[in-house]
Amino acid sequence: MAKKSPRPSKATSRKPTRKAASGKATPQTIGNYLIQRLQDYGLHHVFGIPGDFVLQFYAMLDDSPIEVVGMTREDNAGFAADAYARVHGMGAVCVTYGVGGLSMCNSIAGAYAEKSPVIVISGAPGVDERRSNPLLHHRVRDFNTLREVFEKITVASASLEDPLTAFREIDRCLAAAARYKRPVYLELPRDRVRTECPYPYQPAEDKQQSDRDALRESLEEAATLINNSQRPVIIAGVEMHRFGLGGEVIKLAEKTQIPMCATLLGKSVVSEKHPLYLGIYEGAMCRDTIRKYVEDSDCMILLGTFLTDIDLGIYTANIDLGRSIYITSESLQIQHHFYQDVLLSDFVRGLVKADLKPPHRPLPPNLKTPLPKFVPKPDAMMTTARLFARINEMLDENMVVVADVGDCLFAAADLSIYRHTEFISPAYYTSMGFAIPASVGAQFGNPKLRPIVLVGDGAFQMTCLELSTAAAHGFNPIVVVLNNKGYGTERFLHEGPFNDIPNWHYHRICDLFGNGVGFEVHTEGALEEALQRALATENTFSVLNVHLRQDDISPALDRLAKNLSKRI
Ligand SMILES: Cc1ncc(C[n+]2csc(CCOP(=O)(O)OP(=O)(O)O)c2C)c(N)n1
Ligand SMILES: [Mg+2]
Repeated sequence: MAKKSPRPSKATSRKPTRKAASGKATPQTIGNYLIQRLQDYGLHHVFGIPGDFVLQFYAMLDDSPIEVVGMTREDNAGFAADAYARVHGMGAVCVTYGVGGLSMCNSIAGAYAEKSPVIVISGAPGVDERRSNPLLHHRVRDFNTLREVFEKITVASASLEDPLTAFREIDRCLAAAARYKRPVYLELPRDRVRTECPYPYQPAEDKQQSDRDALRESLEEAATLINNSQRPVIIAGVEMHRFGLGGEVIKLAEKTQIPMCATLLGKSVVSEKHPLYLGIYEGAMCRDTIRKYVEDSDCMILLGTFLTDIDLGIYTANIDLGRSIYITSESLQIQHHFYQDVLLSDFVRGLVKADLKPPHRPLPPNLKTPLPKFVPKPDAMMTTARLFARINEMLDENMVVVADVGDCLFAAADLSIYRHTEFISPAYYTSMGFAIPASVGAQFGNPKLRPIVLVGDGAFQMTCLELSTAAAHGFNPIVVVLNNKGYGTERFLHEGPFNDIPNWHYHRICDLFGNGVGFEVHTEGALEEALQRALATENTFSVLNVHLRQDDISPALDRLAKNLSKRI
């Protein structure tokens, strides 16, 4: 199989900055200030596709230490930047006006919904070109349309038209992304890229503080509730990861010996191998022992958890907020009291330091019984349950699991993830097509992690071409396609011909790229061989086309089905 040598990455072979190369200070222009600030926030990569309205800025990026990663589509660039942000702290995309930005709305909406700080930079027609209101290509309605669209799906936005305000606007938007962990939108007219600041500008500092009295009082109430409870439990959500508080959750659990679980969106926020870790709590979708243990609690400590329908097992979960401590970056509720101006990090750190002495609550028996060793039955036809049992055994701490939407996501809930940041999925916004481009972003975000991509055949058809980018950079994701010949989860809700899709030779995508290794898997024996070979193939991607029966479902989906049928 033809193999392309990976392109050298700028992150590893940094070019000198223009300042260092020329020996004199670079003038502070809007374009280079933006690039400097992206670096201040730790960004080494920007994903996107160029166009004439953004070419000047692309040239400037190319001249900087930041590496521009070309993708096959803008929405994929959005998914990649989202995953990069989840792994690395913040991500960025840079696209051309209209056609580029509008293609990306879905992935940026997902980043908004799931709290992932992505900086969207769009080129735009020059301010001077707009004077006679010309019908320039890529224009939709007027020159504000694109920014107005993005206003709805970002936490802050600005058009960098005026050099008097542009520098402050860059700082405001980047600070908002860092603070709220949501995307922001910056539109850069092409004739402003090299516009200089009319005055010497210093970045403004964004200092956030809790209201001290509200913080003290809320911590007192929380401590009293925990100390008076008999059966407390911690439910850790996605924000513990986004705000870098996973370690604090573990400290809290270890200090108080309160057992902890995570939500599906927050999966892997704490190590799933920790002795106090129960598993994923998601109503009827999770194992019965976990469900009973959590729902029997008289004090749930919900940390950075969003109570979404998926995380609540399609609302089969039973959480009584009147007996809970429920904090996110947006609100704090303890029993029926709401507190304002209490920062998530201050509260969680305060809880770790508080005088907490809850009674000891033993973990449910048999929770940690190790699964029996997976022994392949060479001629047995593949099932989802057996596929995931095998994958679970293969996971190690150098891998990141990236799950798409569909049964692969439900099935993935039962996988054991080692550290935090090692499970990435769009578990709330649930946009199909996320996983493959996200795996590219994740590997740029942390090249030490090898992605295990779990994706349905339907979702694979949406964004599989992005494997070409993985190949171009010498990345080595192992892509497992759950080929159940159509939209399985939709079949499960409502069968119809609209759930059928063409059955591609997924493993032969490697022929198209002249790169990668493909495997067709019908049996457990074939799976074993394919996984061994994929693991040994370290310099390119692998695709496993795993044939499953059309009506085969994961144990998690089966649990949900049984529970829902009991209620109907
Ligand atoms: C972009 C997008 N379009 C449509 C849907 C609706 N949808 C949810 S699951 C699903 C089927 C997924 O099929 P596949 O990827 O093959 O996974 P499976 O359900 O078969 O496990 C569809 C169409 C969606 N979530 N996202
Ligand atoms: Mg399918």
